[in-house]
Amino acid sequence: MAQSSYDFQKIEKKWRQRWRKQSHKISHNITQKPKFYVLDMFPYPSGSGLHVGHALGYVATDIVARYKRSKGYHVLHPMGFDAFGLPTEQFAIETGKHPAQVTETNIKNYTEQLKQLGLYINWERSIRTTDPAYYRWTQWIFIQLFKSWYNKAKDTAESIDVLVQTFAIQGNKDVEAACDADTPQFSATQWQDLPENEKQAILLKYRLAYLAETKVNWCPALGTVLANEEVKGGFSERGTHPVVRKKMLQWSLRTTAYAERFLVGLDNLAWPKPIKEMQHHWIGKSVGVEIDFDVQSQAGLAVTAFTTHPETVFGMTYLALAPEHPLVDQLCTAEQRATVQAYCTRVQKDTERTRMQQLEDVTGVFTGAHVLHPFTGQPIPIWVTAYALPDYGTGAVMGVPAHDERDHAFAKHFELPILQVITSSCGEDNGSEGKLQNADFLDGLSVAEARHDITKHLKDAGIGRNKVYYKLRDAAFGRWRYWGEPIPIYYKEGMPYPLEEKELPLKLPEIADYQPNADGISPLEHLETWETPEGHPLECSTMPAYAGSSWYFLRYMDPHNTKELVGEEAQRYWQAVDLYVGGAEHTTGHLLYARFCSMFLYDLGYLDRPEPFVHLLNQGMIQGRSHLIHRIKGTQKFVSYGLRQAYDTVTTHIPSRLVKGQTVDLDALKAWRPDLSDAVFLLEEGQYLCDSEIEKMSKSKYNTVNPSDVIEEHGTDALRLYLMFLGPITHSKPWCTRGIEGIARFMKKLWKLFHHDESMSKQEPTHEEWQVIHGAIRQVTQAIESHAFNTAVSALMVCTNRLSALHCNKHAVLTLLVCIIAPFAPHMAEELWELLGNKESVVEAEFPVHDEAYLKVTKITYPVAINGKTRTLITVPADASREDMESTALADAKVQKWLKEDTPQKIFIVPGKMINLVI
Ligand code: ANZ
Repeated sequence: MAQSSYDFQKIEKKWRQRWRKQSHKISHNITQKPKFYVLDMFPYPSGSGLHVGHALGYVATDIVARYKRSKGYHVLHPMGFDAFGLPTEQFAIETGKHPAQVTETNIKNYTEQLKQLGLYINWERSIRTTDPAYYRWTQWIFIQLFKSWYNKAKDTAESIDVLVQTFAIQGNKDVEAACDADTPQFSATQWQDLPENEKQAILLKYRLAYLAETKVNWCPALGTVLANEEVKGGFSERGTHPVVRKKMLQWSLRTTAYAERFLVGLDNLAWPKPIKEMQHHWIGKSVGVEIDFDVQSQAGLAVTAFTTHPETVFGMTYLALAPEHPLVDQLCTAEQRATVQAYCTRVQKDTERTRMQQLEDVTGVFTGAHVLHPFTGQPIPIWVTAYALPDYGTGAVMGVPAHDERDHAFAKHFELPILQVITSSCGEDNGSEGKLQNADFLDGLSVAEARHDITKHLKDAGIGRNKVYYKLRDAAFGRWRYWGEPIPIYYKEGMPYPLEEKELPLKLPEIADYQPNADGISPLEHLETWETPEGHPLECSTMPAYAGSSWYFLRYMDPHNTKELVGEEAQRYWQAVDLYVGGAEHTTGHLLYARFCSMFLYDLGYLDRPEPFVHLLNQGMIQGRSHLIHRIKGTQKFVSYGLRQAYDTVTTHIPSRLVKGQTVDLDALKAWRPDLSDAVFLLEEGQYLCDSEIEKMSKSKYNTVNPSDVIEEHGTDALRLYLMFLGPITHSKPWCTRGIEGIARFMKKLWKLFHHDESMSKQEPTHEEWQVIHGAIRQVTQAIESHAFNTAVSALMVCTNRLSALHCNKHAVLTLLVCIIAPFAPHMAEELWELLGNKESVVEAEFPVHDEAYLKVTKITYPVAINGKTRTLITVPADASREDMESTALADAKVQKWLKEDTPQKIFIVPGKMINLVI
């Protein structure tokens, strides 16, 4: 066989072209084979394109997909785009291009980049959320939610028609539903007598997609409502614009109806522990008691507080109300009113979670009023404070400074009494130990007994009840923006009604001006024709970014179905995503919405299983090396790295291409930033050196590495292998392009194995050759199965090195080697597979199974040391006895030379490891 060098450019081009022609052949028709569904989190096609960090996940899933396929599974590994949303719209507004056009360009770029990665994907199954044929079903799901309510007694969503029938027969007294807190009680006759409009208003309080006045995080600059997870410290995560709390009439999803099922379901999921914990925390279940406290000198008025520790009630020294609590105004005394009002206004602009995070700043005001202690009758002052959250529990806290950290800080700050009632200090969660003291009739009881007795007492007196609260909130659903799915709702006499299914999709209309409006007026509101054929106005807000991504994994199962969201047969077969790979930043948003959507469709009988993602893998972040220059504060003077300490400086990121080693090319820098053309640069030894830092890859830090550049220089297979070799997939790690050279050497060596001077041999491989390849098969299989892709690459390297050392050119061994390397380096594998004389693509080859017989250890080589220093090696059968090992060692010529006819005083043997002779 002729020597030839490994020309990755030619080879990779050749195979990509062939695959493109064949991509439609990747069949996903239902078969008898077992299935495997592997999915990447839905990419958002941003203008900046892919960087190597994104490629990490796609390559990992592609390896799994190829591997599973060659293991006999019918694999679904689809790819598409989550293309509605803010960044595209903002970019469109800045550049004057239509969002649809921007989206089209971005998707085209993304697709090209993804194809360059050599992914085994059938692009004909690709979907995008902006396609009316897709969002028809997003709208359809919304309508199903609108037409459903949550029956708590049966723990399932049901048709709203069932509820209407129940109301007509027995009113709502015995209906156990997830509904608005202010839902009135009514009898059957009262219901029947209600005008249609009022009936609709009541039904809205039950619907799973509902319209209500709710407090939202309103971002005037972005003209939209943001989810709690999109707000960081009072500012929008995107763009860092101020966010205010505002009451708005808007659409929400009643996700809280599923809080308990979200929690219970987590137990059976193979998800990383931290993700489960974060969801647990986000859902935030608390089991406790609600206590009504009578207000002093205001007969009939009571404040209800929720506590998880009723046993501490005797330690209560104040009651705290949220500034938004509806009774604040009514309670506070005339003298305190102005102070209280000023305080409330100031606090109300923070979001709920920001307020929880600001515990260090203890703030509050006294209302002048008091409640009466339910057991002692003592007056207890009522305060208003930011740490009491308006939307949690009842918005009122029973302040127990001795036993709660937040209460303690508050009481210390305002010099309120601190009264310990439980021996051994007790934080929030260690309330089950210790004994009650200073607690009247409860003295000496254990915490559990006291909790029981107090709760019973409160219940008997009609002033207390058991209660469970969740921190989870219903999900805000409307956006007053253009680039999203229209909500398929019209209004008749002010009440919302869903469109008929046959009217879907409700297409997003073309409009001239899609600028957002700081007052919350949607661009669609300016469109006079935005109404039904009967002249009823259509809903003007559009769906949020998470709408289309909450169910896309279902559509991939049956992407071209025009009759159903997913056909029954396809859904039965594919069931759920077996392996879901993506970043941990989606834990509380996307993953929860996707679970909500699946559970809901399961309740309605459209799905066979409630959980969408069986196994979740969070890829770590690939970090980039950023380059920074130091500017002396308030000047246009920049100092070289070594001089920076003498000045007070601020840093600015600069693109890496302007830097060689640590030296900045100042001409190139000035060409990049013309505003720096007259800046002064203080040099060291004639050069301007920059600083560097390893941080998250991001376009704004100019530290991204474009996979296309790496591919051009080193090839796709090298990039794929290197991405996997960098370290465990779940770890964060810095990218260093230079490191890829080791991979390139490995690939050359591998190539050489197939290109010996003498031709490939069909002879039976030696035992050792079999042993090497079967060992590699075992290691690679185990590594892929456990997602330890880095271990798999090193096993492939070791195997290649050992076969090279053995000058192995056996066809049988090299065939197996190509099969196990194929998932990682598919282009090279195809080329080598062809070279081995195969006509079909290597993806048709079965993944080999290792043969244990070759891996049995028959002989062991021991280092033999004399007085602790290794002098020689001996090889003995693996089952050799101690005596046999001793005699073999003593018979060894080198040992004899060292012993010089002496007999060793002692022989130490560490089985499997070493022999040491002491003379
Ligand atoms: C008295 C008490 C004593 C409490 C004690 C705790 C420990 P989790 O477990 O997070 O749900 N609370 C109730 N409503 C609140 C609100 N709207 N804003 C802020 N805090 C509120 O916390 C439940 C506890 O948080 C409740 O139990 C209450 O303080 C407080 F040794 O009552 B506790």
